[in-house]
Amino acid sequence: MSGTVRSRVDSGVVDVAVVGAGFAGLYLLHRLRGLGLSARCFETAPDVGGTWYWNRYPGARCDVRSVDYSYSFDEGLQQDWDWSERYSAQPEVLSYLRHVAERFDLRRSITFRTRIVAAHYDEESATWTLHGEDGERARARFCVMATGCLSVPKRPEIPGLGSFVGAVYHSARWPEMGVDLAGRRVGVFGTGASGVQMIPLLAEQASRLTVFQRTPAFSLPARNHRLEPEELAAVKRDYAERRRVARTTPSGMDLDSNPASALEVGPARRRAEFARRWEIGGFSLLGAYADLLSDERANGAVAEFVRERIRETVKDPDVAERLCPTQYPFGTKRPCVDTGYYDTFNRDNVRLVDLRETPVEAVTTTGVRTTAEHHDLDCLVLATGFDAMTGALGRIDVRGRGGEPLAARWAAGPRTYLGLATAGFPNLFLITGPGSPSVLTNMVASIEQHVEWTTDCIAHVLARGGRSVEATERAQDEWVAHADAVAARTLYPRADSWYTGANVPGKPRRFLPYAGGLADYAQTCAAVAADGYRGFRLA
Ligand code: FAD
Ligand code: N01
Repeated sequence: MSGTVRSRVDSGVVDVAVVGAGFAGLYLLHRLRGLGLSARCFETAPDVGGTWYWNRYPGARCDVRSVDYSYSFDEGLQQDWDWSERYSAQPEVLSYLRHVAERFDLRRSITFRTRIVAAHYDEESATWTLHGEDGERARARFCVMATGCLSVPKRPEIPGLGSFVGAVYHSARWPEMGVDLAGRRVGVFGTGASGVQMIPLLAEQASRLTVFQRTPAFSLPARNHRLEPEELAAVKRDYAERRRVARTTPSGMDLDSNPASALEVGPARRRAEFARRWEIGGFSLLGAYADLLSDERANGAVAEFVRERIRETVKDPDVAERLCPTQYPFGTKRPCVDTGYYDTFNRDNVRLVDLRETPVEAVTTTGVRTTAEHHDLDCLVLATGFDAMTGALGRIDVRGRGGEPLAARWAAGPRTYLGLATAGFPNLFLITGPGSPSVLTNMVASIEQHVEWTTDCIAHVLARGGRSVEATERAQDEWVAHADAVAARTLYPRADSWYTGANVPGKPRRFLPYAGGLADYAQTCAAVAADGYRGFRLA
């Protein structure tokens, strides 16, 4: 932090308005306060937590180890908090974020149950005015959108969905009181990370579970376990070093990445390395070789290794084959991390329906009709994902210089400088926005980097008595071209995924995150700041 700055504001105008009270919004509030700035946060939900407030479906848990998927900014916090599992479940992550809010006394700066529907910039006063859905109004010199990459649930476009008489639940709007599925015939759409986490638990509860699969996922075993006191103590003894190492990696977590090519070694050695990492579990497999996400042959080898594990686990060879992903390269959608997913298909009460073979015709009042048959159901579960990365921002009427709408500027897809700011919108910052490493990483690491950079930038502008900071068109064009070129060197754009907007009809196709890795990206951001905020116009 660059010290406390004194702000000079009109009464009623805060220094910074923050939208969203998840991991990003909470840290923003804390850091802004530390800089002596006034801040107000607005949150649709009645509580803090963001992702971890909304996603309460059975089996929801993190896919980055909890000791890494947590804030590093406060040594006392990371020493005091005890994670109970390698990958903690949703209630524990939510408790952690509630603890953070209490510990740093953040709630008093948050207005809950307030959805921001508009944010307009006034050039004359160099302020943003935010409008809440219920008429709430706030003015601020800076506006930071901490609205989340995966905060707008996406329902599928299936004819008749509204006519189903049973209950319909979306994974990201699961009822707080839980759902009793005992004795019920449940149908689930979606076999991404949410589906893969919940399916084993739905199968245990429901009398019958029908899984409607459109595209199979690559899922890796979590090997989740309780963290024993000695294991936790060992992490805590060396926490600072662990965090330092994580910051030197592309993913914001230490995957013990091997810098060698998968093609430098023979098939037997390669398989042994894949098998070793499969036993470790989680994302470890991604670190096996440096070119898994850039070379088709290297990728083919690891993809086949995972398919072999699926065939080995699932007893019915036809079901196993349907569960084997072949349509896109391994890792080009965020791999799932599961507990007992493939085994679940060996249960008598679970049936896999391959929608590529027998597409859905309609949801009826009593179930789902495919081209082959009608499935009678009592309850439908939608694990169908999100309008990711731009969805939350796109639902706010954001207007910048000259009243120009962000929606118009981004009609052909989002354009940002460093994923942090966008030309034409002074004093507006995005946390983990499109064009930043964001969802390709341990997101808490990315969030901390963005929050620290953004708050330092705001402090810098205020300390020099400035009014505004804005990305230049030129810097933005160069960054977009660079981000596109980096993505084109990888296999990522080959998958139809939410990374590219492919899951939302009509959304412009563009690979949204920055594929250059968090460590190099953070260095670029630091160099931009050190160079007097190169590529930004300061006034
Ligand atoms: P969010 O947590 O999404 O918070 C954004 C908040 O903004 C929300 O509370 C929302 O209500 C609010 N908001 C949005 N629009 C408005 C508006 N207009 N007005 C007011 N409020 C608004 N990432 C990982 O790296 N590792 C993991 O293990 C991991 N697990 C995940 C598990 C699930 C089930 C999901 C869905 C995502 C997971 N992610 C994971 C990604 C996760 O979203 C991020 O790690 C992180 O929680 C994002 O924090 P955030 O504060 O940026 O956004
Ligand atoms: O969503 P998804 P998600 N008919 O978009 C299917 C994070 N996360 O909520 O691939 C039938 O990945 C769709 O099929 P297809 C993580 O970053 C992490 O699961 O489009 N099916 C797909 O199978 C993750 O990547 C965790 O063909 C339809 C599924 O729905 C991100 O959030 C847990 C359909 C959507 O998968 C999103 O994950 C949860 C239709 N009409 C989330 N429409 C952790 O493990 C969609 N689908 C930490």
